[in-house]
Order: sequence, then C-alpha cells, then structure tokens
Amino acid sequence: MNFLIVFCLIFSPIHGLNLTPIVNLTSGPIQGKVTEYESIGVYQFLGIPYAKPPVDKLRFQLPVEPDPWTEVEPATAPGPACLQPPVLPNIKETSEDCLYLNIFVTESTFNNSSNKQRPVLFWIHGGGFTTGSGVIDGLPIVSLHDVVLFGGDPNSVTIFGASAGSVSVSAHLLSPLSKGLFKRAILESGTIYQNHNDDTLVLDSWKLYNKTSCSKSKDVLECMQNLSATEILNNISDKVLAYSFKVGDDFLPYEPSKAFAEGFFDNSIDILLGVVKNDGSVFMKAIDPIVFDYSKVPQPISYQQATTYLKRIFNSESVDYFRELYFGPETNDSDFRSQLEIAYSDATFICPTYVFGLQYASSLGSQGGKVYAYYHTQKPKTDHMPEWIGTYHGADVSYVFGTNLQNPGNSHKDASLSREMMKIWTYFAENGETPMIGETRWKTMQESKSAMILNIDDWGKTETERIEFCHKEWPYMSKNVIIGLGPFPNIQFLIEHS
Ligand SMILES: *[C@@H]1O[C@H](CO)[C@@H](O)[C@H](O)[C@H]1NC(C)=O
Ligand SMILES: *[C@@H]1O[C@H](CO)[C@@H](O)[C@H](O)[C@H]1NC(C)=O
Ligand SMILES: *[C@@H]1O[C@H](CO)[C@@H](O)[C@H](O)[C@H]1NC(C)=O
Ligand SMILES: *[C@@H]1O[C@H](CO)[C@@H](O)[C@H](O)[C@H]1NC(C)=O
Ligand SMILES: *[C@@H]1O[C@H](CO)[C@@H](O)[C@H](O)[C@H]1NC(C)=O
Ligand SMILES: *[C@@H]1O[C@H](CO)[C@@H](O)[C@H](O)[C@H]1NC(C)=O
Ligand SMILES: CC(=O)N[C@H]1CO[C@H](CO)[C@@H](O)[C@@H]1O
Repeated sequence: MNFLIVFCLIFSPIHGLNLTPIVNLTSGPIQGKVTEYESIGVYQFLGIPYAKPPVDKLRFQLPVEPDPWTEVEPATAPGPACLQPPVLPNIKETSEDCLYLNIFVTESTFNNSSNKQRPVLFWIHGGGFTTGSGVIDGLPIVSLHDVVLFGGDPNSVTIFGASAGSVSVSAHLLSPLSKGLFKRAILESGTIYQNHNDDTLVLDSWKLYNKTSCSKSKDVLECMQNLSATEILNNISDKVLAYSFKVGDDFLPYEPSKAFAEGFFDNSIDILLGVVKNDGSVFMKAIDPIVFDYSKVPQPISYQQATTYLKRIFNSESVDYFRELYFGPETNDSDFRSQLEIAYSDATFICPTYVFGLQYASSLGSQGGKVYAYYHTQKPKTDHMPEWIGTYHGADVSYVFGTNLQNPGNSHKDASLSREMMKIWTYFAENGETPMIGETRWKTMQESKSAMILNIDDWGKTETERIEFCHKEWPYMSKNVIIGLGPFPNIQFLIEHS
C-alpha cells in the first residue's frame, strides 16, 4: 500500500493528475483525482466497483457484493460501459465487467468532517436498458451547487435518471427492496408505464437462444453462461434492442396499478418529473427508417400515410379513434407529420410519465410527498440535429449536468436554462420542493394538473393541456398502444421458464 501511495506521489505530476486523500470504503481503500471547475475544487472518484463483475456464473444472476480489497485502488478513470451494440459514438470501451460507480464531491465538503450533510444526487443512466453508460460529467452541477453525486448525507438521497434511467427510478419508487434508501426522486422522460410486451420478450429470447451455439444444449443457463458475451451480443445486434423489466420478483412484486391501488409503496417520497416536448421524435425511425431519417430533409406526409404509420403506434381496433383525435377529418389540412410525432411522443414517453406522476400524487393524500411536473420545451442549439427533431429525447440531460456550459458553440439561452435547471434540480434535492420560477410558484400535481414550462422565453409559464390530455386519454391509450421500448430478449425470463 505504501508503495502505491509513493508511486502516485512521484508519478502523478507527470500525468498532470493530482490525487485525493485515500478513502476507506467498506470494500477497501480508493484514491480519486482532484479537478477544478470555475475555481472550485472537485474530487472525483471514478470506476468504483459496486458489485462483483457479472461474468461467468454470475451472468444472468442478481448482483453480488464485490470481494474486499486491501491495496489502494486508483479511482481516477471510469470503468468500461456495459457491452452493447455500437450505437453511441461517445462510448469507446465496453465490457461485460461494467458495474462501476462514479462519485463527485467538492473539496470543501470532503474536507469538512462536520459537513457530511450535503444532499446526494444518485444518477441512473438511460439507453433503453441496452446502451449508454454511467459516465457523465458531474463537474458543473457538483461544483456550482455543492451536491454530492454519491457519498453525502444518507438521509437526503435523491435518485434521478433519464429515459430507461427514469423507468428504473419509477421501479425503485414502487419496490419494497428500495424502501427507505432514498428520500426524493427525479424522473426525466420515462416510467414503468411505458408499453412493453412480455410475450414478445419471451419469444425474442427464444429466437436469440436458437441462434446461438447453445440451441442444442440441455442446460440453458449453464450453456448461456459459458458463451462468450460477444457471441450473445452479435446474435442480437441485428435489430433495435431494448431490454425491459418484469413484474413478479422480489424487486417488483406488483403491477404498478396494483401497487398504487393497494398502497404498496413508500408514500413519503417527493417527486419531480417531466418530459421534453418532442420526446418521440428521434425514435420515429422505428416507424419508417426512410421517411423519418433525420439526415434527410423532412417531406410532408399525407393523411393516408399518416394513418398507416399510426397503425404502428396503436392497434387496429383503436386506430380510428386516435386518427380522429390526432389528425381530425381528412379535409383538415393539418401537418400530419407533426401530429404523428405528437401521437408517438404521447404514447411512448409523455403520457406514461405524466400519468405516473398524477397517480402517485393522487394516491399520496395530504400526508404524502409532493409531486412536481415540468415540461421542457426549449430546443437546444446543436449542429447535429435537424429542426424537426425539436426538443428531442435526452436533450434535458446536458442542461441538468451543465455540460451545455462547457460547449463553446453553446447559445446564451441554453447556458441560462442550464444554470436554472441545475438550480431547480439541486434545490429540489435539498428541500423536497421547487424554487420560485420567476414570479410563479410551482404548484404540485396534487394542487393542479399542470407542469412548469422549462424554456427561457416562457419563464414562469405553465402547461396544462398536455397533462389534461394524458389524464383523459391514458386509460384507453394504455390498452391500445402497441409500440414500446422495442422487443428485446429477456434471458432471465427464458431461463426461468425453460
Ligand atoms: C484507512 O485505513 C488505513 C488502514 O487501516 C488507515 O491507516 C487510515 O487511517 C484509514 N484512513 C481513513 C481516512 O480513515
Ligand atoms: C482540503 O484539505 C487539504 C488537505 O488538508 C488542503 O490542502 C486543501 O486546501 C483543503 N481544501 C479546501 C477547499 O478546504
Ligand atoms: C463545515 O460544515 C459545517 C456544517 O455544515 C459548517 O457549519 C461549517 O461552516 C463548515 N466549515 C467550513 C470550513 O466550511
Ligand atoms: C427455436 O427452435 C426450436 C427447435 O428448433 C423451435 O421449435 C422453436 O420454434 C424455435 N423458437 C423460436 C422462437 O424461434
Ligand atoms: C460449461 O463450461 C464448463 C467448463 O468449460 C464445462 O465443463 C461445461 O460442460 C459447460 N457446460 C455447458 C452446458 O456447455
Ligand atoms: C385541424 O388542424 C389544426 C392544426 O393542425 C388543429 O389544431 C385542429 O384541431 C384540426 N381540426 C380538427 C377538426 O381536428
Ligand atoms: C447473426 C450472428 O451474428 N450470428 C452469430 C451467432 O452466433 C454464432 C456462434 O454461435 C455465430 O457463428 C453467428 O455468426
């Protein structure tokens, strides 16, 4: 151990890396790196193993605590992202051994032993349960608001996530195993109400199994554990993928509707949740890869075409209803393409998110936590996204983490909104309430079916139409949506039922 410390002291200046003091975790000592943002020192502890690598006999199993270590582990670089099809350009290194955690804390909070009371923001990344990684830049939000992306006050933990990360957060809200671990939750575009089809999951799992060299094996689990991870990946990478969750285990014993009806959840959690205006736009390629290719100039679509596409979103029994609802009569000279995008966004992200919030709020009564909703409509200025994509899915994340601020091509408005959103998120994490937005008090969902608009040009204005719409349409819509997070093999389920 001494050797390692000396090694670091001698060599760190060469690499320009200043190291933090050693921290003793339950599993062993680690040492992170010292960084700085706007003259505020931030300690980063990156790539901390939080479970044993889920490989070999641990593949397809519940996570297991890591083996303790005694030598100081450097925690100066993030661990690899989980093995995934190469869809995200920013993800370089992937591995099946990917259960690592990154922690950010300001130097002054770290130093001050009497000040372990800073709120913790615990981030779960998105990516359809299939792609993405936990590597985010926590520097701006942590330095500017002195929150801890893990390792602060255990009684003030806010879990937050976007997309599939947000779906995970909603599952934790309803899980008996997570009860008491966190106090607040932020859900950005996604909940467990997103459509997923168990039958398709099972069928696709068998299809995958049949394609691998295990298809003749008697022992499904052992053979699948013996396979190389890349063989499994290669055999599923021929389509859009999305893992999903299943109800009925210890983590999630009940369907959300039952959990709500019976009150099987912790009702003291404060929630901030919302969507971005065009949450569905980037996924429309799933409806038609050519027409909705975002590298092409968008062409208007006819009423007939739009109706055909609507059948990909809603089942045939309901399509007349939704055509009337979203397009009006054929004689109406609507922008059917935009209307289709609204329908798609509603069905996939917007209504599942708002309805979850409304149900949570209405089942809490007056004693429960507070639920606040937002509607993010500011379209980020980016070079790589066409105009029609609008405020696209995931656009919120760079505002929340302040990564917008470091982007030299960034607009002034985006920087302003980013600063405001960091303020809102951290204020909420600290207080369980939202701050004033301009002159406007942010009403809870218990008080009003409305969401605060997040857009510098509409500061302090609220949105009610979308939420009212979702509230009214969801009972019928939820029964008839057929598009979801996409079919993806659920290997655990396959093994259990083999
Ligand atoms: C960590 O553990 C080592 C070895 O037991 C001990 O010498 C050191 O003081 C501990 N450091 C802290 C910060 O507790
Ligand atoms: C934190 O403590 C270290 C070591 O004692 C010291 O060098 C550093 O200046 C302190 N930083 C702050 C912000 O208090
Ligand atoms: C340390 O934390 C305590 C408790 O939050 C605070 O009162 C005190 O001012 C802090 N000290 C420094 C040097 O930041
Ligand atoms: C998998 O293969 C078995 C045996 O060849 C076949 O009966 C079954 O229909 C296949 N299942 C799928 C989902 O392809
Ligand atoms: C899995 O691998 C082990 C060790 O190589 C081997 O003994 C076992 O037979 C394999 N099991 C299956 C089902 O292929
Ligand atoms: C006709 O289209 C407009 C704009 O697209 C829309 O606001 C209106 O509701 C539609 N009318 C009907 C009857 O659906
Ligand atoms: C489509 C695909 O990549 N199939 C692969 C599945 O795995 C087998 C080995 O079991 C490979 O030979 C196939 O190329």
